[in-house]
Amino acid sequence: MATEIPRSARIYVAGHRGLVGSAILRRLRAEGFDNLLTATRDQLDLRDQAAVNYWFRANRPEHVFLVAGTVGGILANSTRPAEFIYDNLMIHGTVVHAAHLHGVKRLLYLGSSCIYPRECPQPIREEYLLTGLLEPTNEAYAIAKISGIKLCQAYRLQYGCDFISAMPTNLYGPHDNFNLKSSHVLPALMRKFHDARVAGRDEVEVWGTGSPKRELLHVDDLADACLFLMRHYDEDGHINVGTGEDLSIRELAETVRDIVAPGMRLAFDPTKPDGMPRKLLDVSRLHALGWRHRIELREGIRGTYQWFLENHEEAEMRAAEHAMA
Ligand code: GFB
Repeated sequence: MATEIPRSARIYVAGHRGLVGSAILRRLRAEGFDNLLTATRDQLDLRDQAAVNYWFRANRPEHVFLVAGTVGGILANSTRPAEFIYDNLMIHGTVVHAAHLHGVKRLLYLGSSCIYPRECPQPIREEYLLTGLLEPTNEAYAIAKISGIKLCQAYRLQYGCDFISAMPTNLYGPHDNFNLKSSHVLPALMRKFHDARVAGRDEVEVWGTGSPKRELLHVDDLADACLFLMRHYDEDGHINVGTGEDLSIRELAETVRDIVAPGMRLAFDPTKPDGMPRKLLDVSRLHALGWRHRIELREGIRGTYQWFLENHEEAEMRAAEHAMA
């Protein structure tokens, strides 16, 4: 059953400056929604329940995309676990609670594929949640993300709130974080190849062994899926969002290399962590609902590199912001 969202609906995108939030905002604007609500970190500390309650009372959102959080790649996750667990637990708690108190009609919460056990059968089905131990490099973040799913389910069960959860795979696209200490693999590789080419070097360092496999989804496809789920998904269990295809880090590095700096040599550094050996999502439930991704990886990487070249200043500014975070 489809839920209509009127163009005049008051829609709050929590986390609108991030990779995901900015894509959702672009998508909502493109569809003609004209009552979009946002707040920067300086305007609203999402970890502060009183401030969040006050903001919800003043702004009365009807629909909420809860995509705010402290995020990062494997190094940031493994070296800053306190920030990753505290910030995310608090943000999920305050926003879900305020959404309940202030009668939000529908809330979509976004988790991450790292919620699943490290040694999961592949592809990963939704019901594998909480069936084994987590990957140590992102355990703190994963625990916070699992709590978010359980919060939505609990508020649904006890108070009848219409809160749903989606678990996206690894994401990439414009407005990503290109800071090498905190970014995910794709923006990191793009930047490393770009910088090496500009500096006239012939080799780029790639962390780990190159053998882990990752599934990558373009953030514009994710934004499309988020709107689709807001309209069509109505279950208390979470749903996977991905492409259903993955590749090794070596293959990914070669693909980025061929687009950004053909001919460059790869130097693997096995002293850096590999993380999860594989996390390919089973997306058959999403496909059965009628949603599929549209942007293939090579095309998505080309577009993202184009964005990086055309928005170098913004990419640098964001990288600097992440360095200070
Ligand atoms: O994207 P990434 O940082 O996060 O790393 P995860 C993926 C793989 O790429 C790992 C390798 O095996 C890295 O060792 N890699 C190679 C690199 N070169 C680089 C590089 O220069 N930078 C980075 N960052 N990686 C995160 C989780 O896991 O994924 C979070 O920590 C979250 O919890 C997120 O779930 C989506 O895929 O390993």
